[in-house]
Amino acid sequence: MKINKISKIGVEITDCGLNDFSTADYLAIRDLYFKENIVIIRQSDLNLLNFAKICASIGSIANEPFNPFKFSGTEDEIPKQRVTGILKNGEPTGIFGRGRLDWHCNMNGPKRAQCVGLLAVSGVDGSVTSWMSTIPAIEDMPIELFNRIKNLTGHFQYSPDSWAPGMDDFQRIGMNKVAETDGPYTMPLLQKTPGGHTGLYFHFLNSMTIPEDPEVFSILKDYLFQEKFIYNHHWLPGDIVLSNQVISLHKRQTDNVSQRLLYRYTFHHTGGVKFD
Ligand SMILES: O=C(O)CCC(=O)C(=O)O
Ligand SMILES: [Fe+2]
Repeated sequence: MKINKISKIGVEITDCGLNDFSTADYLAIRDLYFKENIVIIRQSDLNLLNFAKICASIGSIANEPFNPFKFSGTEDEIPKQRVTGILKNGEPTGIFGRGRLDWHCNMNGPKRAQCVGLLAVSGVDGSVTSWMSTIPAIEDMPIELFNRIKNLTGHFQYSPDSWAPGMDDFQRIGMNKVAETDGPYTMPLLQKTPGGHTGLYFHFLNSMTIPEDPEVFSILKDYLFQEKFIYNHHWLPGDIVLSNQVISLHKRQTDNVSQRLLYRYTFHHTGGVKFD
């Protein structure tokens, strides 16, 4: 396992043989995630169950709740969420298969899972997803701006149609139903990560407003979306990206995903599998 810092936003692991992972390896990835917040594993062995084990070592899986360390079914039976535009008998076989995916994160309310893991399976070559991390942005932030925002609270309303326009009906209807029942929510702008870093929650496409200082919204937006805080991931099969959803946003730069398949787990920062 070789670990390299990538720009300022996280780390990249190469030479990672997922097929012969040991307990120590799961613990090492968990610790690295809590330290770095965005962890990219390059061209792993594409082992879905071991990908699920990486996620479950960090925290409890939210979207497909199961314990991969106790799983004894076949490969096909492994619970997983699919991100894909691939159709079967003309029907969608996954989420976000159509339309755009603009800047967003999975924290669509304070109780949502704090992390998303994506594993590239096939049809990904040439596709790019970008991540913006607010941690280096806070580190570099002029002190006047930091002092101005440090006690502010953001007001939001889950608005999937603004950051994922053009979704398939089944997903759009389901997500909008959740949006209706959830209603508006608030989050302090400043957020501490489990590893003690300070970042920002800035899901601006969830109808974000900052009522206490409305003018700072566009100042902050221009400041955060500078190239130096953005990492562009060029996918290859077997790539894994684990990203803290509280302090980062991501955007798919590729619209056509009709032949592309990723597996996806959302999971919490707590409730990870214990190894003792
Ligand atoms: O398809 C992608 O590149 C990103 C998918 C995504 O953002 C998600 O599943 O939350
Ligand atoms: Fe996403």
